[in-house]
Amino acid sequence: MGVVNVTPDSFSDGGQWLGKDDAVQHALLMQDAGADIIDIGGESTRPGAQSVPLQQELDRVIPVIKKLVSQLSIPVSIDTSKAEVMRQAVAAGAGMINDVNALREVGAVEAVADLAVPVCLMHMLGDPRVMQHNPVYDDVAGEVRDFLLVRAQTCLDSGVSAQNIVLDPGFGFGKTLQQNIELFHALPDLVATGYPCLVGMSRKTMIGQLTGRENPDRLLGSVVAAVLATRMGVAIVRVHDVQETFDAFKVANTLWRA
Ligand code: PT1
Repeated sequence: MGVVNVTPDSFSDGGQWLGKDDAVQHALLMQDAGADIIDIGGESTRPGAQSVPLQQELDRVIPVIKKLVSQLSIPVSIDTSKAEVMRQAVAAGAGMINDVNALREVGAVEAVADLAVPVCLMHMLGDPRVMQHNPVYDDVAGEVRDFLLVRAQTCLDSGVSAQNIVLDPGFGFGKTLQQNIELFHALPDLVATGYPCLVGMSRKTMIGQLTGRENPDRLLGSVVAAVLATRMGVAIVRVHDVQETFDAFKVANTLWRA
């Protein structure tokens, strides 16, 4: 899954892909480089980010989705927590919903049930403004898995098809480095739920903490994390650097035999 941000404040490529044509060009390059899904978001969710009003989010993403859908052969995913953005994005041609809030906003579960598209349910403790202010868990991996299974059950109860549910532990969303590491080690337990798993670690603080590097020098660390996650059974990795990540997959998946 390749990331296209249309936010002026995105943490890793802020302002770089703001224009509609630039966003489409970038997405085409990611498709050529091996991406299977393009994820577009109009509201930054990095630590400290402010929320965006509905109309502004719609103005940012809907024209880009229309253009992307007309030019790409791979599906477009909409990264949003707002039910109305989900509905308008799918009407504009988006084929997947990626919600860092796991459909906890009013109307979101109903929207996904109506739209009948795949949905990624992600775990987050708190909200982006405050999530890194001293997150506390007794058992981070168990709590994240239990939360995701409860959200998945809520979806099933509302008529979402089991085949359309993807789970994401939410690296960096209300987690310390130690908690992110524990979550990573427990990925096999999340995979064992039977739902496909998605992870996003690309260019995040946890990679910075492990390498001592700022962006854009977190590329190598991010690629290694993506390779390890897929070796642990994760189905989808959300990344900024598709070409580099795909090269690593080609080598790792050919040479590794457990
Ligand atoms: C993610 C994700 C996402 N991450 C899914 N969607 C972001 N499904 C946006 C940091 O610690 O992991 N999964 N959509 C980006 N959010 C963050 C969070 C960016 C933390 C940076 C950090 O630096």
